Amino acid sequence: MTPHTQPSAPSRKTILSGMQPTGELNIGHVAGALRNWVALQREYDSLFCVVDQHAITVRQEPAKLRKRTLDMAAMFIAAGVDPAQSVVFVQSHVPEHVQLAWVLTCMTGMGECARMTQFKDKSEKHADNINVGLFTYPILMAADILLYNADLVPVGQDQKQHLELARNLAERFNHHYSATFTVPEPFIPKVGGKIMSLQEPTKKMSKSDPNEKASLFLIDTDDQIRNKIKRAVTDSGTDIVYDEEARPGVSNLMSLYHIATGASFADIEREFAGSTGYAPFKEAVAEALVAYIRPIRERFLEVRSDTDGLSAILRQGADHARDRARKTLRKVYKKTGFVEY
Ligand code: ATP
Ligand code: LTN
Repeated sequence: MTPHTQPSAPSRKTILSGMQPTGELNIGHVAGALRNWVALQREYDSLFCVVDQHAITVRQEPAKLRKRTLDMAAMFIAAGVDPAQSVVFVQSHVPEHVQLAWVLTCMTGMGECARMTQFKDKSEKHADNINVGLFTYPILMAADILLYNADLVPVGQDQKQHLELARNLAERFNHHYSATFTVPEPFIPKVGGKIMSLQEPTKKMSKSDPNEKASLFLIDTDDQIRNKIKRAVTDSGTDIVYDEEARPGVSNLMSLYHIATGASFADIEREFAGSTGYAPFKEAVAEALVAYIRPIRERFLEVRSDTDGLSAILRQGADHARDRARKTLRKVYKKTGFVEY
C-alpha cells in the first residue's frame, strides 16, 4: 500500500465524503457512496474521512470504536479507494474540524437543526441519550466539507438535507464576511442512492439495524449472501418489474443486481421475462452479489492485517488534511475577528 503522495491539485475540483464507524459496512454504503468515491477519485482531488467524532453522538464502547475506525479505513481501501490518489484520514486526527464547527455553530439557528429528519429519527431511537452533539451533528458535517472547499459530496439520498445546511452555512458565511467557502453540491446516485432493508423493503438498509438478515455486509461469506438473498422479502407478484412504490422488494433486488453487474432495469426485465416465480431471479442476484462482494472481503482481510501499513496511510492522510484545514481555519478565524498569534 502506498500512502498518498500527491500534492493538492488546485486545478482539479475537490470531493470529500465521510462515514461513521458505527458498525459493519453493507452493500448500501457501496451503492450510495463508496463506489462513487472510487469512480470519481481519478478525476477529482479526493478526501475520504472516517468520522469518529460523529459516531460518539450515539453511545459507543471505546474498544469497539477504535477497532471499527480501523476496519472502516481498511474497508474504504478494500472497496477501491486508492490511498496513492486519495487522502484517507480519521476526523479526530484533524482538530480543525471541531474548531470550524464551533464558528459555524454560532451561525446556525436552533430551528435549522431541529428540523433535521436524522435528528428526529435518532432522538426516537436513542430516547435515553438525546445529547447536544446529536442535535449539532450536521454542523460538524458542514465543517468537514467546507474546511476543504469541497465542490462535490458523494453521499446517499439520506444525506441530502444535511448537505443543504452545509450549502446554507457556506453562503451565510460568505455573505456575512466575504467569499471564503465553496458552496458544495451533493452527488447522489440515481440508482443505489437508497438501498432498502432485505427484510423490510420500505426501510433503509442501515448499519445500526439489529436484524442481521436485513443487511448484506461486505464481510459476509458467500453462503451468508446466498441465504440472505434467498430469504429477502419480496412482493406478492411473480414478474420482475421495477416499481419502487408497488414492488419495493423486487425493485430493491433489481437495484442490487444493477450495482453488481451494471445491467440496466430494462435489461433485467428482459432477462427474466416469463420466468416462473422469483427463484431464478433471486439466484442470479445472489451469485452476482457473491462475485461482487468476495474480492472486497478478501482485500479487506489483507489490508486490515497490515496494521503498520494502515496506520502509515492514516498518519499521512491526517498530515495532508491538516495542512489544508489549517489554512482554511486561519482565514476563518481572521475574518471572524479572532486575534492572530
Ligand atoms: P447509522 O445506521 O449508523 O446511522 P448508516 O448505515 O445510515 O449509519 P452512515 O455512516 O450514516 O450509515 O452512511 C455512510 C454513507 O452511506 C452516507 O453517504 C449514506 O448516505 C450512505 N448510505 C447509508 N446507508 C445507505 C443505503 N441503505 N443506501 C444507500 N446509501 C446509504
Ligand atoms: N453524516 C454522514 C457522514 C458524514 C459525511 C461528512 C458525509 C459526516 N461528515 C461529510 C459526507 C461529507 C452520514 O453518512 N451519516
